[in-house]
Amino acid sequence: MAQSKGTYRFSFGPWNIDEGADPFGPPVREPIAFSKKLKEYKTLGFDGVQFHDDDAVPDIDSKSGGEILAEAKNVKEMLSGEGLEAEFVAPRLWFAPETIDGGYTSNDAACRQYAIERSKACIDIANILGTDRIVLWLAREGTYIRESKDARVAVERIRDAINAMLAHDPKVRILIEPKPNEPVDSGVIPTIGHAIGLAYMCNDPSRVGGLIESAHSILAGLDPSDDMGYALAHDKLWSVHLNDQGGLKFDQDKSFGSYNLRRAFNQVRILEAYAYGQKGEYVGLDVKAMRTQKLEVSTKHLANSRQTFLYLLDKVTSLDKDFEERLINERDYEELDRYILCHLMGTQY
Ligand code: GLO
Ligand code: MG
Repeated sequence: MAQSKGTYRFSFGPWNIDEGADPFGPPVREPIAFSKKLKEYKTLGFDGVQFHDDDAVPDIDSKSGGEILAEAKNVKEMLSGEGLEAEFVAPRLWFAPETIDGGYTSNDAACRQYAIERSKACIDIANILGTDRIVLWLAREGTYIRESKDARVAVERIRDAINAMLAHDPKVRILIEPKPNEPVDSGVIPTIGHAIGLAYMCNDPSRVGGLIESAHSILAGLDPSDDMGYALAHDKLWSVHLNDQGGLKFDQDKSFGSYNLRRAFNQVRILEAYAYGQKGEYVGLDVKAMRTQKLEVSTKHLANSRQTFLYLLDKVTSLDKDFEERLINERDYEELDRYILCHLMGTQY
């Protein structure tokens, strides 16, 4: 089904506007208050806000259940005031002392319980913000050395935690965001294949799906558009984090298309081919400003990534489909390769 430009809705998280700190150096830009960030969304062309639980309720661990819900209500009002929607809430299970060795897979039973309780609070926040989507980026659910955890038990523990979340709220949907490494050496759920396998182990597989981040697929040595196809075949592509990544390095979160335009084109192509967005899915952009950017130009990566998506959408919809099909039928993939490259470069074919 062909979509028309403009039907896509875009989202990002407040962490995508940051102060430029990296593991080797301190912040280089003044912080921007959350309320001020919210004001940027519409200007930059975005409608959806992605949240960590503690983006919505800072210092969440020091607050009572009642305080958490009251603050979440306040955030919901701020969103409505700006005409914005919450896309998802993600429990940030990688900051607290209890999650040093992971959340759901920690070797300490009390810490595992902390992770589950925090995830339930996250669901309660999501309900108030008006979204049924919970994203699990399983940051520390893995190992630095293989012998420190039992790989089978780790998967079962994540399954049990997801089952506890599904039981906590009969409408909640869980979106697993797989990543093969960083901050841990080896993640328990490194790819979308693992995530979807895990979904089928849960008590209600129809409420467990995936979020694919381009950079995470690339870090796993995979092609993001192929990963998207795999999730689409299971009807489980419920969100994306588009960005770019220069091969097997640290997770770069570069602007969409910045490294490899053809790879970005193929992501837009498959999303467009299968009417992504028509069931309310957002095009999320998990991108990071370069540390060299000055404060006043530190949101360009967001607007640019969205613009690149829309330009590539033009390239997707203006492709001569009959010609493409003819070349495929003739098995002349050399010619198809040349046609695609000329089309992307805008040169005479
Ligand atoms: C890091 C992840 C991270 C998540 C975010 C939402 O590699 O991409 O940014 O997407 O915390 O859970
Ligand atoms: Mg991400």
